Amino acid sequence: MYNPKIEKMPLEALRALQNERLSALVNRVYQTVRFYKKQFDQIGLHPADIRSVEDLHKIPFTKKSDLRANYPYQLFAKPMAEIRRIHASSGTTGKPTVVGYTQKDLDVFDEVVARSLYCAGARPGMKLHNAYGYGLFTGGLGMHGGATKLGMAVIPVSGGMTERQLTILQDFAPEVMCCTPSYAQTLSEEFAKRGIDTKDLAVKYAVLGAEPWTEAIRQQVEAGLQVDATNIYGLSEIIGPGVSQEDVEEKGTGSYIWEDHFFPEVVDKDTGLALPYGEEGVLVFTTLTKEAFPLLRYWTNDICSIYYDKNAKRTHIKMSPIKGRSDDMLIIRGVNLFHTQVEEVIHQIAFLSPNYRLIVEKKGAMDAVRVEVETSKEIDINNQDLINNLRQKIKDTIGLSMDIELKVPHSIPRSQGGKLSRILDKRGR
Ligand code: DLL
Repeated sequence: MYNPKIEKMPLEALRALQNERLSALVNRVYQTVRFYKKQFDQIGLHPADIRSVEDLHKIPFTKKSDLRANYPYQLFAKPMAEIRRIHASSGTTGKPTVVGYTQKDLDVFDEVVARSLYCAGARPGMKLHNAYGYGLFTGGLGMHGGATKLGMAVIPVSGGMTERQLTILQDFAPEVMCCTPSYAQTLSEEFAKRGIDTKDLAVKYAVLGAEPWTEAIRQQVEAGLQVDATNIYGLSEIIGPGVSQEDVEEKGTGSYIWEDHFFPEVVDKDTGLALPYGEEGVLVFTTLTKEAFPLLRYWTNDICSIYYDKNAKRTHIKMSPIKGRSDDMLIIRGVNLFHTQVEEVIHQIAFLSPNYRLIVEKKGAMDAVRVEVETSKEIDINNQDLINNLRQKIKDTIGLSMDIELKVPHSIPRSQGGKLSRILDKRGR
């Protein structure tokens, strides 16, 4: 464990620490961020009303639209002279979301990423092949800082230029790699295409995140690259990668949220009311220690559940894998659909690979989804049994009828280095 004192802190002590940090945070943002002062004053809320995390529900949510309305710097709680770095997340519409860090924020960023890397299997003295993009995206520099702090040698490859990635993975012998899960799929396939046996590579651990993924992709990547692959989650608004991380010895049981810094809630997406542990809803974070860009109850739009795992090594709360973003959720003939649900069904059927995409189109007045999915090479793409099997399983588990189109291997677009969109919406709104 990178920081056992914190990572194994008894829950009572952790709660006391969170409460103390929350009070200080609320006072700070009330005094320094006009947006929060106005929000509190409007509903007659006073910082003194927030004494513990139990009081959080009194505070309104902060949403992406609030960040846009305060573009670029109005939510910063520190003067520019104290800001040491600025990142931005592109988003699909409109202006990017701009976030800032003081030196202390960068130290926290390094700390949570160092904890995460350790949790994933990395150790001081190992080398990290860092294939997250460097730049305004938080992935590259975020992992870089944490790996340096842990005592690793960082190879700052950044995303893309796949041929070069393959060479570096072979020649520089990194023990750990990190990139998006879809890019790990690409790398694994490119090794296979060239007949390179990944058993001969030094790489043992892959730290994958920045987009939703399921066990289907884990199995493909682990077999293809001969690594242990774990999930890292995060978002620029909260800090970047390292908000939560799965332990390599606890795969499939969820990711630890570093809750001494990021207090999580899961709320109902329609009512905003808190949901009990284990129930799925929208993940909301309060940044307990952030100085430059503190957020109260930030509505991430990400759908998951949170819960304490009694059998876990650490005391911190865990989150389930993200099912999708509520703003990316498709509503097809009244049924809510995330692409990860289709990915899970594909995983249950032999001879199908988790290289797929969903095409959404109009069929008359109705919206319809077509699943394009690649088969393994020995299978004919006109295999009706396979098509019927997938169609029926999707109908049974998701409740929607979808058209199925089997594709030959390598015919569906791959990640070129970053996040991959698995939905092609042809409805033309
Ligand atoms: O994606 C930060 C990051 C970099 C995380 C590298 C992990 C590794 P943004 O570009 O601001 O930041 O995008 C954040 O990506 O709200 C989720 O919707 C999604 N996301 C991030 N990690 C995961 C994950 C980075 N492990 C948005 N599983 C978030 C599912 C993820 N979705």
